[in-house]
Amino acid sequence: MADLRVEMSSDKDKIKKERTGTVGEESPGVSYGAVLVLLAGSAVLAAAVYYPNSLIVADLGKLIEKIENQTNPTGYQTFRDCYDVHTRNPNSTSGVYTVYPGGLRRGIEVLCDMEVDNGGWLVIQKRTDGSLDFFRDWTEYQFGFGNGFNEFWIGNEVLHLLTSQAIYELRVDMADFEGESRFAKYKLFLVGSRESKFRLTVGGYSGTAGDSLSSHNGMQFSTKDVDNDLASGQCATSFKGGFWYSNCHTANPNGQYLRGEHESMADGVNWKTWRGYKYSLQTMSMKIKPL
Ligand SMILES: [Ca+2]
Repeated sequence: MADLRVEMSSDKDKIKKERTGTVGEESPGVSYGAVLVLLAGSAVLAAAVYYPNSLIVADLGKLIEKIENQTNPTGYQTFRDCYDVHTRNPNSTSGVYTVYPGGLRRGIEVLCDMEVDNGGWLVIQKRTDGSLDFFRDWTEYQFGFGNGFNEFWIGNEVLHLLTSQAIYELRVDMADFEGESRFAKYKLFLVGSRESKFRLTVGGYSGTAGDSLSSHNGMQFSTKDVDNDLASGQCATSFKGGFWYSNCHTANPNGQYLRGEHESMADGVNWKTWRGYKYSLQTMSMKIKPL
């Protein structure tokens, strides 16, 4: 970490260049991509996503196989996610519902957004007012934390369960302190198991905030006490969050709540392609919905 800080202060331009290089669309270094045609129920998804290694493709292949062969092992009807809630009752309003991802028997309470983008979104992360500390350790990110559903992280284990039961898309909504809001949407969002260190698969951007997440595709999760990033230092410690850091980030949804412009480098609730590395957004929320 000390190395990284020295590097940052002595050669900011170099670091900036390296960071920029992590953005897929700006990088000439992406060596190959894969086009996958996924069949999920009657829906057909054609997604073109860059994969950094064949391991992810193999993981995804196993998942597709599992979904195609999926039956209802428990034999009873339950809500798998907020989309199920919304589908069975289109009049349902935004709020807390119990869902049973991956065949959980007792279920978990989750926050559903039934308004934005046709509703049916399950909120997995939320920043609202800075009332909650997000600079937490591996176990806390693994199992989730929050103060009710005002600010929270749903937990990596649940994220894996949820995104393993269908093909999910991700939507990130955000707003600054000047009353502007933007969103970023990804056609594919998948979180691996704890054995893979909750590896992220994400791609297929559309939206108004710019693509600050595709550069994190293929990354493992890192926290202040568990370093799985691609940097020589510790990204989670340097940028004060827990995330799928690479070397290090272009988005820091779980960074410090710094309330707008800040002098420090990239350690706020940052979304690089919209307000950059020195502006901490007022609100940010990540939500998922099956295709
Ligand atoms: Ca490292």
